[in-house]
Amino acid sequence: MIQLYTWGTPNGKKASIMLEELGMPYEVHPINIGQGDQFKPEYLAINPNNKIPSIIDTDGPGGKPFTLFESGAILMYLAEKSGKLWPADLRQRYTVMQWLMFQMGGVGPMFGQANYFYRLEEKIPYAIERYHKEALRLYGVLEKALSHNEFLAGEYSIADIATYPWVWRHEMHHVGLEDFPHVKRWYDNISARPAVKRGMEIPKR
Ligand SMILES: N[C@@H](CCC(=O)N[C@@H](CS)C(=O)NCC(=O)O)C(=O)O
Repeated sequence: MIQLYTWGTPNGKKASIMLEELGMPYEVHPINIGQGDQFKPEYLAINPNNKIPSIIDTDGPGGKPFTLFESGAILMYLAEKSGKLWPADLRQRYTVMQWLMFQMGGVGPMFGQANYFYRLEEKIPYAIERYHKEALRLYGVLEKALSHNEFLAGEYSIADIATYPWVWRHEMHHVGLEDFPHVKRWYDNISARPAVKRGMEIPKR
């Protein structure tokens, strides 16, 4: 059984979408990051980086509990454990890895900064412009990739699951998907998946 520690943000939704796609049994432990639950000692024992998501696999490697944080690592672990959504062929596997790293190092941090500075009450035009411009550039990279592939690495994979919840926040970083028709087609296609719909509802409040 997977114990999932999460909250209703893009990084948290990656893990719940993945678990729903795999049909793997899991229990949800909401960590309210708005109220500071991530700083409580019992949570820091699971994730010393005070962020969601984290998992504990009670039936981890060797039949022993295994604790893991960082959403990208969680996706890879669950994909390895289930043998799904991450192809075995080396070329395909590392194409998925490439887009997963692109999400973890680019899309997540940059869209996140854009969201933050757009929401900040005291507006800082330089920061807004910097992160909005970088977000647009990243959407351009996604657009190009999706113009010749249905999904980021060809087949639906953990790379799409990692990227989707960040694109879900496009209005927050002031990007219109009508300007990126291939991203929009990909986004609508993933949004229609029943497992994605269920995963996006986690944690239920
Ligand atoms: N690189 C981490 C980032 C996780 C992250 O930034 N989580 C945010 C919510 S999306 C969080 O928990 N923030 C709480 C805080 O920073 O105190 C991952 O992908 O798991």
